[in-house]
Amino acid sequence: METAGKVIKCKAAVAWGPHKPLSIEEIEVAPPKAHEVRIKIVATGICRSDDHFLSGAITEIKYPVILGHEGVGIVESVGEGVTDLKPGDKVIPLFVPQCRECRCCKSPNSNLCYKNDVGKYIGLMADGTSRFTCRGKPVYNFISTSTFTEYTVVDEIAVAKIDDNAPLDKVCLLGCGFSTGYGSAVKIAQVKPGTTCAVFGLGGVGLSVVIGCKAAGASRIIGVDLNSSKFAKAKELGATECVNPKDHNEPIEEVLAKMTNDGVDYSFECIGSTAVMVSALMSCHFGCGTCVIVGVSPSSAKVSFDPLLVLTGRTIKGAVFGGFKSKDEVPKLVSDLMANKYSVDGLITHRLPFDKINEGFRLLREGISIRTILEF
Ligand code: COD
Ligand code: ZN
Repeated sequence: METAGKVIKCKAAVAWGPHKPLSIEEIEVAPPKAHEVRIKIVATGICRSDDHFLSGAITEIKYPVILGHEGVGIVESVGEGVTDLKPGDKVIPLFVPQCRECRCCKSPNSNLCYKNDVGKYIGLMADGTSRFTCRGKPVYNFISTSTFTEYTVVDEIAVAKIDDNAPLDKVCLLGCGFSTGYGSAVKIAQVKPGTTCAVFGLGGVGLSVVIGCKAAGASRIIGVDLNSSKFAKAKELGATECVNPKDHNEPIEEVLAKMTNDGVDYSFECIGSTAVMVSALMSCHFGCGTCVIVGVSPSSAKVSFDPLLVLTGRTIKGAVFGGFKSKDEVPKLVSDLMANKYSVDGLITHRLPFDKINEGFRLLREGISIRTILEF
């Protein structure tokens, strides 16, 4: 491509600090160095985790930064040494990379590559520098991805090539929300046919857990949310019942225990609230229940619970990105979508041009949208 090797000037949504709207700016994107890939982003979803940083709930991040981690795009150029990607390839950036060399990557039981930036928030490429500048200042990247920009640069371990015919206006959701929820059900909990599940939080991630529980053959899927306007969509996607804790005087775990002969087989926390994490743990059966923590809680939050809760036989576990080994498994998730093994259509409630990104955040904060997809 004629832009290869050159600095590209393009549009991006820059976060200059917490509690401020994103600012649409012209930025410069440097060419990819060795083992890096420059991508033209085609579509990106707005995820609650992006808002955790903008709203100041997670404080470790450095500014200015280009947020966004649920995107899809087309390779513009590749740096030296990149052998598995070429210009024109359709790709999904990966906020959990897969280096295939570290202890996690070599273990069949982990997907949390040592080279991930989730929780560390260093915000730089593997070589310790940035490819973005704006108004003469370097701009940090966000969890190995940065998709709120027309062009981004990622390390080759943080990008997966997907099918040439993949529907790009949908598969961006596989970069975070869908895969995180779906994998939490099918891969982390390993929901079995005929079982009972409770899903706390019916946002994009929780609804994807519902889709996963249904695909796994659960016979009861109970949605739990403080916002009853989420229930219709949850039922459309597979929830068999929905409960609003506000409609009950007793704690939600007692309501669920009564409904399910002493507790559900699997509970999922998809909110990021430490109080709900304990409720979710108490809601699963004392002898054979499993609780999966999916939500990301605010910085420095701690959970405390009675150890008897697990001593009697409950299991508590968690995973990022649904436990999927990103570079290996995202292409398969895309193929499964194309083969109609599942659908993400129900998660997409809004589409907006990229410039309307702040409107997209408003829809998420006000509980109006599940996923807004921004198109460039
Ligand atoms: N009880 C019941 N429901 C509640 C409560 C409560 N106390 N509080 C909020 N809710 C409901 C809200 O009404 C809403 O419907 C839902 O919970 C949350 O949905 P959203 O739309 O705000 O959030 P999602 O589904 O987009 O985001 C999911 C998480 C909140 C889990 C968020 O932490 C996340 O995106 N996690 C992704 C996991 C990850 O690994 N991210 C890494 C990047 S940092
Ligand atoms: Zn690794």
